[in-house]
Amino acid sequence: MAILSILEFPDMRLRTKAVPVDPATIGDPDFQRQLDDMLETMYAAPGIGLAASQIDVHQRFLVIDISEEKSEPCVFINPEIVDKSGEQVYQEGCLSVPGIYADVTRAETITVRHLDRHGQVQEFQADGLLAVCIQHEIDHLNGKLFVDYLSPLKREMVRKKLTKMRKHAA
Ligand code: GNR
Ligand code: NI
Repeated sequence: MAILSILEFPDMRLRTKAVPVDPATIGDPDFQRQLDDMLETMYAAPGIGLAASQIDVHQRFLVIDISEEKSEPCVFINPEIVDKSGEQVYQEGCLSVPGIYADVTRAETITVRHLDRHGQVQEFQADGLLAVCIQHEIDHLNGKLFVDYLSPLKREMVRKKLTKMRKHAA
């Protein structure tokens, strides 16, 4: 397995719209290895989710583990939100926008349809943090970041703060 490097805002590659995974390729060893590398990268970060877009792979898949013990790896391939209701506000962060946290309003409950890592269709309802995380990751696949929900002025402040942090780190 391998830890992959994560693209960071304002890298324009994060704005790429990902294309669907060909279901016939899910069983390929290269694809399965990529899923394991994504999980390893997410756990090492550490994070509770990671979309392929963040590792510069512009295909529609993502990994999530919101469990306390980091013992429930979930893989979502070609995910679709088929129903949503309600609203919740959650203070979000993102591995592609390190050190920045902001409140985002999203649906409280969603119904998600996707393929699992065996290529089987799954459909289930999620709410709370899992629903937040799935919506955040699907946004990545569409080239969208949580800072896009902030005002242009706040987003510009975030961009400047990250530039400054990188200069100090260099
Ligand atoms: O690790 C992560 N934590 C998080 C917290 C609140 C809302 C969303 C997230 S996802 C984030 C990992 C990440 O950037 N996934 O794209
Ligand atoms: Ni993110």
